[in-house]
Amino acid sequence: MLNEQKVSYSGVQPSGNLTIGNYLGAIKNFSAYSELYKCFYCVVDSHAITVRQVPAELRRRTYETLALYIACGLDPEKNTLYVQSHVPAHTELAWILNCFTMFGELSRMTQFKDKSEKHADNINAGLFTYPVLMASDILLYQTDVVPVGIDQKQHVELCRDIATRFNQLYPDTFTMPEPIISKSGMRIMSLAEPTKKMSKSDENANAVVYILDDKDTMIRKFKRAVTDSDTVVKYAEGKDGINNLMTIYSCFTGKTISEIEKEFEGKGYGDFKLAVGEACADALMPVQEKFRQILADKAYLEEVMKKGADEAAYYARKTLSKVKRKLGFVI
Ligand code: AQP
Repeated sequence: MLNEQKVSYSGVQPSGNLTIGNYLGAIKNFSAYSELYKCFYCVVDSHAITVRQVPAELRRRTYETLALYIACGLDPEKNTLYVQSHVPAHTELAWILNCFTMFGELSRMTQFKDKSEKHADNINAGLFTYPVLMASDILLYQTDVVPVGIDQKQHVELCRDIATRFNQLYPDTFTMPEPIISKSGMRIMSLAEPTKKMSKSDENANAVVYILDDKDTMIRKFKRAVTDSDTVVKYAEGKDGINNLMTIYSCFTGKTISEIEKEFEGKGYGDFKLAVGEACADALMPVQEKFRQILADKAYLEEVMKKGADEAAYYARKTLSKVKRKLGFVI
C-alpha cells in the first residue's frame, strides 16, 4: 500500500510477439484495476534477456508492448507505464533479495525447469534467479495485488515467501502481495499441443494466435487447431483442444460454457472453430487499430516511458532506501 492507496503491479516480457494468452490471462484484466488501485504496469525487458534476444527485435517489441498496453485501455495518465531497465532499483533490490532466497526454492520453480529444457545451451544464472527479480519488481512498489496468468502464480508465492522471510528479520518492510488470477483466461493453451501453454516464444507460429495477427490468419489458425475425433462441442475431460477453444470463445464473448454447448448443439467442430476465430478477430481488430495509431507516434511513446520511469523510480527509491537502512547499509 502506498499513501493509503492499494497498489496493483504486473508486467509482460517483450520476448516475442504478444499472444492471446498474454492478452486474456493478463493485459485485458489490467485496466479493471485503474480506478481502484495505484497501478504500475511494466515492460519487463530485464527479464526478457534471460533468453537470448536479437537487439533490434527487443527494442522494437519494447515499444510495441507499451503501445499495446495503451491500446488495451491503459491510460498513461491513470497508470504508471514504464520499462523495467529504466528504473535501476529493480536490479539493485534483486541483488539484496538474492541473499534472502534459497537455492532449493529456486530449483523447484516450474518455469525454470521448463525453460532449462527449452534452452539447454543457455541455462544462465539469470534464468535461475528470474523469480527474485520478479519479487523485486513487486515488492519495490509495496504491491497489494498482482494480476497474472496461473503460470506465474508460483513465482508470486515465492515472492511472498521472500517478503515473509525479510519481514521476520526486519519488520514492516514489505507489503504482502496477493496474486489475482483471472478465472476465465487463466491458462490459454497451444493450438497445436493443447496440453502445453500458449507461449509467445513458441517456434510453431500455428500453435499461437498473436494479438496482432490479421483476421484471416486468426481464422486459419483456429481452423487448424488440434482437437479430437469426437464431433460434439462439449467441455469434458480428455478434450483438451476443444476445452481450450471453448475457454477462448468464452473469454472473447462473455458466454458461459453451458451457453456455448447449447449454441453449438447439432453443429460440428468446423462451425465452432470458425466462430472462435471470428470472435477473436472482432475483439482484437479495434485494439489493433488503436495500436497502429499509438505506435506511429514514437515521440509520444518515449514521453510515456520517461514519465512512467520517473514516477516509478520515485516510489522504488523510497522502498530501496528503507531496505538499505534496515540492512545496516550506510546511505
Ligand atoms: N497462455 C497463457 N495463458 C494465460 N496467461 C498467460 N500469460 C502468458 N501466457 C499465458 C500471462 O501473461 C503475462 C505476461 O507473461 P510474460 O511475458 O511475463 O511471460 P510468460 O508467462 O513466460 O509468457 P510467455 O508468452 O510464455 O512468454 P515466453 O514465451 O517468452 O516465456 C503473465 O501474467 C502470464 O501469466
